[in-house]
Amino acid sequence: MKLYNSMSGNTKRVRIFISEKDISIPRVELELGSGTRTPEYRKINSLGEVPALELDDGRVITESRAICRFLDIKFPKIPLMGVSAFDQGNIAMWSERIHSHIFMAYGLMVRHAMALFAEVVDQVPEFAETQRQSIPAKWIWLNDEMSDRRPFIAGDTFSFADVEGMTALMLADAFNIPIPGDCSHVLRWADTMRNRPSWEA
Ligand SMILES: N[C@@H](CCC(=O)N[C@@H](CS)C(=O)NCC(=O)O)C(=O)O
Repeated sequence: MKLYNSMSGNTKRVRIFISEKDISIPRVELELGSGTRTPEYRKINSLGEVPALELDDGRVITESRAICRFLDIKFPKIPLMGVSAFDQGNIAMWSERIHSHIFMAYGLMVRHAMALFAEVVDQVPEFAETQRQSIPAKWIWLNDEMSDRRPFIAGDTFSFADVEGMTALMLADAFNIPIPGDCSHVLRWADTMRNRPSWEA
C-alpha cells in the first residue's frame, strides 16, 4: 500500500487516523497544486486531489473518509469507527456533524480565499468571509454539547469523531481562527488532543 500525501487538512485526517491505528503506510509526497494537478497524478485520482491510497494490487481508494473506513475494517485491532451497532451509528453521527458543521467552514473559507485554489474553484471572497465569521458559533455549539464533561466527542472513548475534531483544530491553528476562549469544555478536549502522539502526524 502507499498513501499519496501532501500538507493539507484532508490528508492530515488520514495521517492522524493511521497514527491512532498504530499502523504504518509508506507515503508518496506531492506538492499541493504543482504535484496534484498533473496528468500523471490524475491517473491515480481523476479529481487531482490528495489523499489517495493505492493498494498493492493497483486498486485505488480516494476520499479521506473512505480511506479511513477502509483502514478501520482492514486493520480491526484498534477500531476507531465503532464495533457495536450503536457505537458505529453514534461515531458516524458525530464525525459527520464535526465534518460538515466545523471542518467544512474552515475548508470552504480556505478554498474561497487562498490564491492556491483560484484555479480549482470560482472564488467568492464574500463567501470566504461569511464562513470565517460563522466559525466561533460552531465551536460554541460543540462546547454546549460537551458540557456534560464527556472526555471525547462521541463519548467515553477516542474515536474517528475526535480525528475529525483534530483536523478542524489543525486548521484553527493554521489559519489563526481559534476556539473561543470561553469554550472551556472544547478547550479541555483540545488540550488532550494536542498531547496525543498522533497530533504530530
Ligand atoms: N473530499 C476529499 C477532498 C480532498 C481535497 O480537497 N484535497 C485537496 C487538499 S485539502 C487537494 O488535494 N487539492 C489539490 C489541488 O488543489 O490541487 C477528501 O476528503 O479526500
